[in-house]
Formats: sequence, structure tokens, C-alpha cells
Amino acid sequence: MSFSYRFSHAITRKPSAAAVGGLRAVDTGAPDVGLMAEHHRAYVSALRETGATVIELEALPAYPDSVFVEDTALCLPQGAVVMRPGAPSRLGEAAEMAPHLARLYGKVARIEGAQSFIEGGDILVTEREVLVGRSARTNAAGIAELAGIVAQWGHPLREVITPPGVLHFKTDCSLLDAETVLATQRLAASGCFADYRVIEVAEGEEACANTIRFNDVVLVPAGFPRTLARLKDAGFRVVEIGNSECAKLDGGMSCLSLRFTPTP
Ligand code: CIR
Repeated sequence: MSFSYRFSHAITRKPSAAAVGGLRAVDTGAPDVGLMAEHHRAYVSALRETGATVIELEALPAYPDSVFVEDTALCLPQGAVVMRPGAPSRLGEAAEMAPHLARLYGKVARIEGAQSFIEGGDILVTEREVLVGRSARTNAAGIAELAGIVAQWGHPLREVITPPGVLHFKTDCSLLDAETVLATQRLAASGCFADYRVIEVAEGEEACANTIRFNDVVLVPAGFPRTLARLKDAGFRVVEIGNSECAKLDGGMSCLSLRFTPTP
């Protein structure tokens, strides 16, 4: 099947000038939005080169973090679930995404509880399960709601822990194929990938853990040569994409797209 890394579609959203005000754990300076847009164009081209249809949504200046579309939804072959981001400034981004997904899937499910919070960055979909990390953005109520929805579609959900101080579960890991994940040493040590083959990012290159396997390529942030070599040695076709500006907002490769194959 390989629904967890082969996709017909992706949705991205262009960055806006408002990205300078995006959320960040540590302020390392404002992102250069011109350079961010250049990196974003390279990202979209790399997705398109795999043969996928990429729907590029217009920038949403009212939401400084809206380039990070992954957090607004979970897309599975059977349906899409609109999230409830735990960051108050990002809640409205999910509502902005819903009609686009409804058009592609016919309808969407939603996380609705007033106390339920969950962001797509905390969700790793593999061929056999949906892993969700509890984090500062994703709580037990949000995870329980999602579990009920995806169970109806035949996907077991396993709750895991996002390492303390790490924004999202997938800040520290990514899926490479049906059996293999790329992970930081700190996340791998938690044991959550005991049933998978793990390739660890090189020490000091933790910011390279967030990649995406998209059809035949793995998109990785540029500037992490030792991890890049590990991926190549393991046989993956790797494309490097500049991420210096999104990194200032704690964003990486997965955050910049929703990836899916809708079956209306
Ligand atoms: C935020 O803090 O929400 C954004 N500045 C970064 C979101 C990154 N998204 C992701 O990892 N899925």
C-alpha cells in the first residue's frame, strides 16, 4: 500500500510578510521572508517533480504561522481531520484549511471539543499505526477525539511522548519507509520506535530529524552533511532544501505541507 509515504497530492501555503511575527521558542532574529519564499518555491518544485499535484494556497497575512499547514489537519486515505491547534494564534488556520480539504475529500471530520487541542506536527502516520505525541500543543482530550475518528477508518492510534522542550513529536522524527524512521537519539532512546528500524541523526544535527519521505525522495533541510550521508548510505534519494528561515520559527520540512491521496 505505502499510503504513508506515496501521495498524489500536497497542499502548501505561500509565506507572507507577517511570518516575521511567527511563534518561536527562542528568538534568533526575524526570518528573511524573501529567502523563505525562495526556499518555499524550491520545496514546492521538489514535491512536483515526483509527479504529485501541489495545490499552493495564497498567503494568509492574518496568521503569521500559516505557512506551516501541516498543523491544521491530518490527511489519511479514508478522510481528513481538521485539527484544533493548541497555539491560540493558530486556531483560525484550521478553519481556513477545512474548505480546501472538503473539496478534495467530499467531507471532513473535525476535532471539536472545547478542551481538545492537537496539532498535525505531533502526528506521525506509519503503515500500521498513527503515533501521536502529547506536547505543549497536543493534549489527552485532543488525542482521544482523534483516536475515535481514525479507529473508524481502521487506523490504531498509539500515544507517545514528545520530548520535553521539543515543539512537536515530528520535530524529532520522520518516516522514511514502511519500516524505517529517522529520529534524534533522545527520541529513539524513549523506546517509542522499538518495532521500527531507526536511523539516528548525527550528533549535533538534531535539527535534521524533521524530513519528509514524499514518493521517491526524502526532502531534508540543507546543512546537515553527516545525516545526509547516513540517508544516502541507507539507499534513500535525498533532496536538500534550504530551511534557515523557517528554522527561526521552529519549522521544518514536514510543517510546510499536507500530503495525501484523497479517496472521495
Ligand atoms: C509554531 O510554533 O507553531 C510555528 N512557529 C512552527 C510550527 C512548525 N510546525 C510543525 O512542526 N509541524
